[in-house]
Amino acid sequence: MTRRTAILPARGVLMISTDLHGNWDDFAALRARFLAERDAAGSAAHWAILGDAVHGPNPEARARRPDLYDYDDRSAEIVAAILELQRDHPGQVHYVLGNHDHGHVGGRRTAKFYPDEVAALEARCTPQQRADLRALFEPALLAIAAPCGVFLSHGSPDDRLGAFADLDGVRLDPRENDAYRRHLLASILGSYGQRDEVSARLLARVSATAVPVSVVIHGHDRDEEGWFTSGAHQCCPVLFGAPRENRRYVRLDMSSRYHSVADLRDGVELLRVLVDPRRGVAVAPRRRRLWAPANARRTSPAAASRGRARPAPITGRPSTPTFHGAARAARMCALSRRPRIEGPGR
Ligand SMILES: [Mn+2]
Repeated sequence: MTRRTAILPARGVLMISTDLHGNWDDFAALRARFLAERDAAGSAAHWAILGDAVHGPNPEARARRPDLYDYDDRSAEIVAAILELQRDHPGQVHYVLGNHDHGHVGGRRTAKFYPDEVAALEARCTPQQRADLRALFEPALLAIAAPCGVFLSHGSPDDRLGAFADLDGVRLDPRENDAYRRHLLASILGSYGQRDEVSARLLARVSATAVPVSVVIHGHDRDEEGWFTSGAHQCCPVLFGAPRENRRYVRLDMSSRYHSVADLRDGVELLRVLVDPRRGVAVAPRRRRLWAPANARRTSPAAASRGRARPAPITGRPSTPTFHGAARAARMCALSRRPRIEGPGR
C-alpha cells in the first residue's frame, strides 16, 4: 500500500505553495527560496507542494489576460526539477496530488485549456518526461499534517474522513476504491471550500487520529489578490490566476502553533513569491472582478486586515455527510457564472 499521508516534525521551517500550472518563473523563485531555507536550516527545511504542477494556459488565455497567463507551459521541466529536488533532499520536498496531476495517473482528465490536457501535455513529452510524470504523481501524497496546526491538501475536503490514516488506503484509480474512499479522493482533490463548521469537524477528526490541527491550507482555487481565507479554518495561497506581484506562498515555523487563519499574517507567514517584501512592492491597480466570488464567506485580504474574529473552538461532533449539500449547490451555481476562461483552477 502506498502511503498517501505524511506527518511533519514539530520543528523546522515549512514552505507551502500550490498550483504552479507549468509556470517556470514561479517554480524557480520558490526553489531558490527553498534552497536558501535549506542552507539556513539544513534537514529541518521542508517544502510542501500542493498539486497541479502541470497544465499551463492555451494561446487564447495568454492573449486575453496576459497579466495572469502569458507564460510558456513548462510543465515537464518543472516535474523533472521537483523529482531532482526530492532526490537531492530526501524527505524534505513533499508532493501532494492535484486533480490536474491525477489525470496522468488514472484520474479524470481535465479540460480547462484543452479538451484533454493529459493528452495535450503527454504529446509534447519525451518518453523520459512521460516517465517523470508517473514518477512524481504515482507516489504523491493526498494530505500532510503538521503539529504546528496545519492540514495540507489540494482541495479543501469535507468532513467524511474518519481517520487521517484512512487516506493511506485510497487508490489513485477511482474504480479500485470502495464508495468511502472514492468520496475521500473526489473531495480532497476537487473541493473549492467548505462551510466553516465542516472544516472544523474535519480538523477535529484529524486531530483525534493524527496530530492537532486547526487550519486547512489548500490550493485548487484562484484569487487575484494572491490569497484568501474562508471562515476561520481555511486559507488558500495563490500562484496561478494571480498577477505576478500578488502571488503568495506560506512560510511556517513548525515549532510554533497556528490556531486559525488569523495567525497567518500577510507579509509574515503569507509571502510574495516574486517580490522581496523588505524592498517594498509596487502594487498594480485593482482589477474589477470578472466573476462572482465562488465562496460567499471568503474573506479578502483587505477585509482580513481590518480585524478578524477569533475562531470558535473546534468540536468533534459526528460527521453528517449530507450537511454540506446546499452549500455545495450554491457554490457550484456561483462557479457556473464564471466565464469559462476565468474558471477556477480545476
Ligand atoms: Mn486543481
